[in-house]
Amino acid sequence: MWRIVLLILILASLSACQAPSLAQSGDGGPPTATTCLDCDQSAFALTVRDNMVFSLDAIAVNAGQALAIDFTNTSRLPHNIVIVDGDMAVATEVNRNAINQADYLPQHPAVVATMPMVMPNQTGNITWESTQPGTYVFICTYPGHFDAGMYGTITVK
Ligand code: CU1
Repeated sequence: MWRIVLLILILASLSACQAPSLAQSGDGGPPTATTCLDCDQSAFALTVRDNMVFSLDAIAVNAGQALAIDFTNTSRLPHNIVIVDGDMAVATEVNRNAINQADYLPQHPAVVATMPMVMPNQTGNITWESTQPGTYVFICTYPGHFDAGMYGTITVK
């Protein structure tokens, strides 16, 4: 009988060692971004992992519909969201402009909405409405984050 008990204890300790580490990572959100192009909603909740990926990297709203993004910083670094009227080349310009600005908030004519830096475990939000259908880009302007892949698109339908 004691052999069976010992075997159960050994198996239990082995399975505990093999538990997934995801729950311990503390960086929240899925490992890769997902899209929400046909979600038929105007309010989105975004998070970020320490791998510099927004939890959603493609969202869509209808023209004339107010977009609202609630951002929760689930990583260990500061982040923000800046919405750019332009393509990735313009977003690159905007990101470059941000490096010398207070709170890394760019002063650029293509910027249509900004969210101040959000510290780890804090929240922020941004709202914006466009009547012009097209594709816009949202980026994080904290130094190095855009280059690391922290951006996504907003399609106004
Ligand atoms: Cu960031």
